[in-house]
Amino acid sequence: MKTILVTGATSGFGEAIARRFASDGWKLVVLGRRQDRLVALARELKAHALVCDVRRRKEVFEAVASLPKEFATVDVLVNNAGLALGMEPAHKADLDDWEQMVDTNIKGLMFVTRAVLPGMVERGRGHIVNMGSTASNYPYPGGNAYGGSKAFVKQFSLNLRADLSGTGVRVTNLEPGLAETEFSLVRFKGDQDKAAAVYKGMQPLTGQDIAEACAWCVNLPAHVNVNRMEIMPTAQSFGPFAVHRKT
Ligand code: NDP
Ligand code: 8X3
Repeated sequence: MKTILVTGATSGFGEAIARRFASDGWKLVVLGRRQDRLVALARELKAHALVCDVRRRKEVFEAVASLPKEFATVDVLVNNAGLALGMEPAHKADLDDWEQMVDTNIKGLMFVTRAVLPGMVERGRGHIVNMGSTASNYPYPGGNAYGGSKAFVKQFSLNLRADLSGTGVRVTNLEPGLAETEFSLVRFKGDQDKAAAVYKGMQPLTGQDIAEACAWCVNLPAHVNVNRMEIMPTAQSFGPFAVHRKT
Protein backbone atom coordinates (compact mmCIF):
# COMPACT_ATOMS: atom_id res chain seq x y z
CA MET A 1 0.00 0.00 0.00
CA LYS A 2 1.41 3.40 -1.00
CA THR A 3 1.64 6.48 1.22
CA ILE A 4 0.81 10.07 0.27
CA LEU A 5 1.61 13.19 2.33
CA VAL A 6 -0.68 16.14 1.61
CA THR A 7 0.12 19.58 3.02
CA GLY A 8 -2.71 22.06 3.55
CA ALA A 9 -5.21 19.23 3.98
CA THR A 10 -7.60 21.10 6.30
CA SER A 11 -9.60 22.59 3.42
CA GLY A 12 -9.93 23.08 -0.34
CA PHE A 13 -7.65 21.19 -2.74
CA GLY A 14 -5.66 19.49 0.00
CA GLU A 15 -8.72 18.04 1.69
CA ALA A 16 -10.18 16.91 -1.64
CA ILE A 17 -6.89 15.29 -2.63
CA ALA A 18 -6.68 13.52 0.75
CA ARG A 19 -10.24 12.22 0.37
CA ARG A 20 -9.61 11.09 -3.20
CA PHE A 21 -6.50 9.08 -2.36
CA ALA A 22 -8.08 7.66 0.81
CA SER A 23 -10.94 6.34 -1.29
CA ASP A 24 -8.36 4.68 -3.56
CA GLY A 25 -6.92 2.88 -0.52
CA TRP A 26 -3.73 4.91 -0.04
CA LYS A 27 -2.16 5.44 3.38
CA LEU A 28 -2.38 9.12 4.20
CA VAL A 29 -0.39 11.71 6.08
CA VAL A 30 -2.23 15.02 6.35
CA LEU A 31 -0.56 18.27 7.39
CA GLY A 32 -1.95 21.66 8.36
CA ARG A 33 -2.16 24.20 11.17
CA ARG A 34 -5.81 23.96 12.25
CA GLN A 35 -5.60 21.08 14.68
CA ASP A 36 -9.35 20.45 15.16
CA ARG A 37 -10.03 20.07 11.46
CA LEU A 38 -6.89 18.07 10.84
CA VAL A 39 -7.52 15.62 13.66
CA ALA A 40 -11.16 15.14 12.61
CA LEU A 41 -10.10 14.47 9.02
CA ALA A 42 -7.35 12.09 10.10
CA ARG A 43 -9.77 10.19 12.29
CA GLU A 44 -12.29 9.90 9.44
CA LEU A 45 -9.72 8.83 6.83
CA LYS A 46 -7.53 6.76 9.19
CA ALA A 47 -4.68 9.10 8.34
CA HIS A 48 -1.71 10.27 10.36
CA ALA A 49 -2.00 13.95 11.30
CA LEU A 50 0.96 16.33 11.39
CA VAL A 51 -0.13 19.59 13.01
CA CYS A 52 2.53 21.84 11.59
CA ASP A 53 3.16 25.28 10.15
CA VAL A 54 5.23 24.84 6.99
CA ARG A 55 6.90 28.22 7.62
CA ARG A 56 8.73 26.77 10.62
CA ARG A 57 11.73 24.96 9.26
CA LYS A 58 12.64 23.04 12.43
CA GLU A 59 9.00 22.04 13.00
CA VAL A 60 8.74 20.69 9.44
CA PHE A 61 11.84 18.51 9.77
CA GLU A 62 10.74 17.26 13.20
CA ALA A 63 7.25 16.47 11.90
CA VAL A 64 8.57 14.43 8.97
CA ALA A 65 11.10 12.67 11.21
CA SER A 66 8.32 11.85 13.69
CA LEU A 67 6.32 9.77 11.20
CA PRO A 68 5.58 6.30 12.57
CA LYS A 69 7.15 3.46 10.63
CA GLU A 70 3.94 2.54 8.78
CA PHE A 71 3.63 6.09 7.39
CA ALA A 72 7.32 6.96 6.97
CA THR A 73 7.80 5.74 3.40
CA VAL A 74 6.28 8.68 1.57
CA ASP A 75 5.65 7.71 -2.07
CA VAL A 76 3.89 10.94 -3.05
CA LEU A 77 4.26 14.41 -1.56
CA VAL A 78 1.63 16.98 -2.50
CA ASN A 79 3.01 20.41 -1.64
CA ASN A 80 -0.35 22.15 -1.58
CA ALA A 81 -0.25 24.40 1.52
CA GLY A 82 -0.33 27.99 0.37
CA LEU A 83 -2.25 31.21 0.22
CA ALA A 84 -2.79 34.59 -1.35
CA LEU A 85 -3.22 37.65 0.86
CA GLY A 86 -4.65 40.90 -0.45
CA MET A 87 -5.11 42.34 -3.94
CA GLU A 88 -3.72 45.83 -3.47
CA PRO A 89 -1.35 47.16 -6.11
CA ALA A 90 2.34 46.73 -5.28
CA HIS A 91 2.84 50.28 -4.02
CA LYS A 92 0.01 49.87 -1.48
CA ALA A 93 0.31 46.18 -0.60
CA ASP A 94 0.93 45.12 2.98
CA LEU A 95 4.53 43.97 3.29
CA ASP A 96 3.57 41.50 6.03
CA ASP A 97 1.21 39.86 3.52
CA TRP A 98 4.01 39.58 0.99
CA GLU A 99 6.29 38.08 3.59
CA GLN A 100 3.71 35.51 4.64
CA MET A 101 3.15 34.45 1.03
CA VAL A 102 6.88 34.07 0.45
CA ASP A 103 7.35 32.21 3.75
CA THR A 104 4.48 29.82 3.04
CA ASN A 105 4.33 29.36 -0.72
CA ILE A 106 8.07 29.41 -1.34
CA LYS A 107 10.03 28.65 1.82
CA GLY A 108 7.47 26.27 3.34
CA LEU A 109 7.31 24.30 0.11
CA MET A 110 11.11 24.11 0.02
CA PHE A 111 11.31 22.91 3.64
CA VAL A 112 8.81 20.08 3.17
CA THR A 113 10.44 19.07 -0.10
CA ARG A 114 13.90 18.99 1.44
CA ALA A 115 12.64 16.96 4.41
CA VAL A 116 10.92 14.30 2.29
CA LEU A 117 13.04 14.10 -0.86
CA PRO A 118 16.15 12.24 0.41
CA GLY A 119 14.02 9.19 1.28
CA MET A 120 12.50 9.15 -2.20
CA VAL A 121 15.93 9.33 -3.85
CA GLU A 122 17.24 6.56 -1.59
CA ARG A 123 14.32 4.33 -2.57
CA GLY A 124 14.66 5.19 -6.26
CA ARG A 125 11.00 6.17 -6.55
CA GLY A 126 8.58 8.89 -5.54
CA HIS A 127 6.53 11.78 -6.87
CA ILE A 128 6.38 15.40 -5.79
CA VAL A 129 3.27 17.26 -6.88
CA ASN A 130 3.54 21.01 -6.32
CA MET A 131 0.51 23.30 -6.31
CA GLY A 132 1.34 26.07 -8.73
CA SER A 133 -1.20 28.40 -10.30
CA THR A 134 -2.20 30.11 -13.51
CA ALA A 135 -0.98 33.17 -11.58
CA SER A 136 2.56 31.98 -12.34
CA ASN A 137 1.88 32.18 -16.06
CA TYR A 138 -0.29 35.27 -16.50
CA PRO A 139 0.06 38.49 -14.51
CA TYR A 140 -3.02 40.32 -13.24
CA PRO A 141 -3.48 43.50 -11.21
CA GLY A 142 -2.99 42.73 -7.53
CA GLY A 143 -1.33 39.38 -8.23
CA ASN A 144 2.14 40.80 -7.50
CA ALA A 145 3.81 38.70 -4.78
CA TYR A 146 1.34 35.83 -5.06
CA GLY A 147 2.03 35.38 -8.78
CA GLY A 148 5.73 35.76 -8.07
CA SER A 149 5.62 33.04 -5.44
CA LYS A 150 3.85 30.67 -7.82
CA ALA A 151 6.37 31.45 -10.57
CA PHE A 152 9.00 30.26 -8.10
CA VAL A 153 7.02 27.06 -7.56
CA LYS A 154 6.87 26.42 -11.31
CA GLN A 155 10.58 27.00 -11.90
CA PHE A 156 11.56 25.11 -8.74
CA SER A 157 9.51 22.15 -9.99
CA LEU A 158 11.27 22.18 -13.35
CA ASN A 159 14.68 22.52 -11.71
CA LEU A 160 13.86 19.61 -9.39
CA ARG A 161 13.22 17.57 -12.53
CA ALA A 162 16.71 18.47 -13.71
CA ASP A 163 18.33 17.52 -10.40
CA LEU A 164 16.35 14.30 -10.09
CA SER A 165 17.19 12.98 -13.53
CA GLY A 166 17.94 9.27 -13.24
CA THR A 167 16.64 8.93 -9.67
CA GLY A 168 13.19 7.63 -10.59
CA VAL A 169 11.55 10.51 -8.70
CA ARG A 170 8.85 12.38 -10.63
CA VAL A 171 7.86 16.04 -10.27
CA THR A 172 4.65 17.70 -11.43
CA ASN A 173 3.52 21.32 -11.18
CA LEU A 174 -0.28 21.59 -11.16
CA GLU A 175 -1.43 25.04 -12.28
CA PRO A 176 -5.11 25.65 -11.53
CA GLY A 177 -7.08 28.76 -12.38
CA LEU A 178 -10.15 30.04 -10.53
CA ALA A 179 -11.33 27.44 -8.01
CA GLU A 180 -13.85 27.82 -5.21
CA THR A 181 -12.23 26.82 -1.93
CA GLU A 182 -11.40 28.93 1.13
CA PHE A 183 -8.76 30.65 -1.02
CA SER A 184 -10.67 33.92 -1.56
CA LEU A 185 -11.95 34.02 2.01
CA VAL A 186 -8.32 33.88 3.15
CA ARG A 187 -7.21 36.39 0.50
CA PHE A 188 -9.88 38.89 1.57
CA LYS A 189 -9.29 38.19 5.27
CA GLY A 190 -12.71 36.77 6.07
CA ASP A 191 -14.82 39.14 3.93
CA GLN A 192 -17.53 36.71 2.72
CA ASP A 193 -19.05 39.13 0.20
CA LYS A 194 -15.75 39.88 -1.51
CA ALA A 195 -14.92 36.18 -1.60
CA ALA A 196 -18.31 35.21 -3.04
CA ALA A 197 -18.04 37.91 -5.74
CA VAL A 198 -14.99 36.14 -7.23
CA TYR A 199 -17.14 33.17 -8.25
CA LYS A 200 -20.41 35.01 -8.95
CA GLY A 201 -22.20 34.04 -12.17
CA MET A 202 -19.60 31.53 -13.33
CA GLN A 203 -18.75 27.90 -12.62
CA PRO A 204 -15.36 27.71 -10.94
CA LEU A 205 -13.16 24.65 -10.57
CA THR A 206 -13.69 22.56 -7.44
CA GLY A 207 -11.35 20.74 -5.13
CA GLN A 208 -12.61 17.49 -6.66
CA ASP A 209 -11.57 18.65 -10.14
CA ILE A 210 -8.02 19.24 -8.95
CA ALA A 211 -7.95 16.01 -6.93
CA GLU A 212 -8.92 14.16 -10.12
CA ALA A 213 -6.09 15.82 -12.08
CA CYS A 214 -3.64 15.06 -9.29
CA ALA A 215 -4.71 11.40 -9.15
CA TRP A 216 -4.37 11.10 -12.93
CA CYS A 217 -0.80 12.42 -12.89
CA VAL A 218 0.18 10.23 -9.95
CA ASN A 219 -1.45 7.04 -11.28
CA LEU A 220 0.27 7.17 -14.66
CA PRO A 221 2.96 4.50 -15.07
CA ALA A 222 6.28 5.29 -13.36
CA HIS A 223 8.00 6.06 -16.67
CA VAL A 224 5.58 8.92 -17.42
CA ASN A 225 6.17 12.38 -15.91
CA VAL A 226 3.70 15.22 -16.36
CA ASN A 227 5.94 18.27 -15.93
CA ARG A 228 3.20 20.89 -15.80
CA MET A 229 -0.56 20.82 -16.02
CA GLU A 230 -2.52 24.05 -16.40
CA ILE A 231 -6.27 23.78 -15.72
CA MET A 232 -8.90 26.51 -15.95
CA PRO A 233 -12.64 26.56 -15.57
CA THR A 234 -14.19 26.72 -19.03
CA ALA A 235 -15.72 30.05 -18.02
CA GLN A 236 -12.28 31.58 -17.46
CA SER A 237 -10.21 32.71 -20.43
CA PHE A 238 -7.87 35.45 -21.64
CA GLY A 239 -8.30 39.15 -22.25
CA PRO A 240 -6.37 41.64 -24.34
CA PHE A 241 -3.32 43.49 -23.00
CA ALA A 242 -4.26 46.56 -21.00
CA VAL A 243 -3.29 49.75 -22.82
CA HIS A 244 -3.34 52.96 -20.85
CA ARG A 245 -4.31 55.86 -23.18
CA LYS A 246 -4.04 59.56 -22.51
CA THR A 247 -7.46 61.21 -22.64
P1 NDP B 1 -7.64 26.87 1.03
O1 NDP B 1 -7.52 28.18 1.76
O2 NDP B 1 -8.96 26.19 1.03
O3 NDP B 1 -6.53 25.86 1.56
C1 NDP B 1 -5.24 26.26 1.89
C2 NDP B 1 -4.60 25.20 2.76
O4 NDP B 1 -3.24 25.59 3.04
C3 NDP B 1 -5.31 25.04 4.09
O5 NDP B 1 -5.43 23.67 4.37
C4 NDP B 1 -4.36 25.69 5.08
O6 NDP B 1 -4.44 25.00 6.31
C5 NDP B 1 -3.01 25.44 4.42
N1 NDP B 1 -1.97 26.36 4.89
C6 NDP B 1 -1.90 27.69 4.70
N2 NDP B 1 -0.83 28.20 5.33
C7 NDP B 1 -0.20 27.15 5.92
C8 NDP B 1 0.95 27.01 6.73
N3 NDP B 1 1.71 28.08 7.04
N4 NDP B 1 1.32 25.79 7.16
C9 NDP B 1 0.57 24.71 6.85
N5 NDP B 1 -0.54 24.77 6.09
C10 NDP B 1 -0.92 25.98 5.65
O7 NDP B 1 -7.19 27.20 -0.46
P2 NDP B 1 -6.91 26.23 -1.71
O8 NDP B 1 -7.29 24.84 -1.45
O9 NDP B 1 -7.50 26.90 -2.88
O10 NDP B 1 -5.34 26.38 -1.81
C11 NDP B 1 -4.45 25.28 -1.88
C12 NDP B 1 -3.30 25.65 -2.79
O11 NDP B 1 -3.82 25.85 -4.11
C13 NDP B 1 -2.57 26.94 -2.43
O12 NDP B 1 -1.20 26.74 -2.62
C14 NDP B 1 -3.12 27.95 -3.44
O13 NDP B 1 -2.21 28.99 -3.68
C15 NDP B 1 -3.30 27.07 -4.63
N6 NDP B 1 -4.21 27.51 -5.68
C16 NDP B 1 -5.51 27.87 -5.40
C17 NDP B 1 -6.34 28.25 -6.43
C18 NDP B 1 -7.75 28.70 -6.19
O14 NDP B 1 -8.29 29.45 -7.02
N7 NDP B 1 -8.40 28.26 -5.14
C19 NDP B 1 -5.89 28.25 -7.84
C20 NDP B 1 -4.51 27.88 -8.01
C21 NDP B 1 -3.73 27.50 -6.97
P3 NDP B 1 -4.35 25.67 7.76
O15 NDP B 1 -4.94 27.06 7.66
O16 NDP B 1 -5.14 24.73 8.62
O17 NDP B 1 -2.90 25.65 8.07
C1 8X3 C 1 -5.25 31.16 -7.67
C2 8X3 C 1 -5.75 31.59 -8.99
O1 8X3 C 1 -6.23 33.63 -10.44
O2 8X3 C 1 -6.85 33.76 -8.11
O3 8X3 C 1 -3.94 30.74 -7.76
O4 8X3 C 1 -4.53 33.86 -8.76
S1 8X3 C 1 -5.83 33.29 -9.06
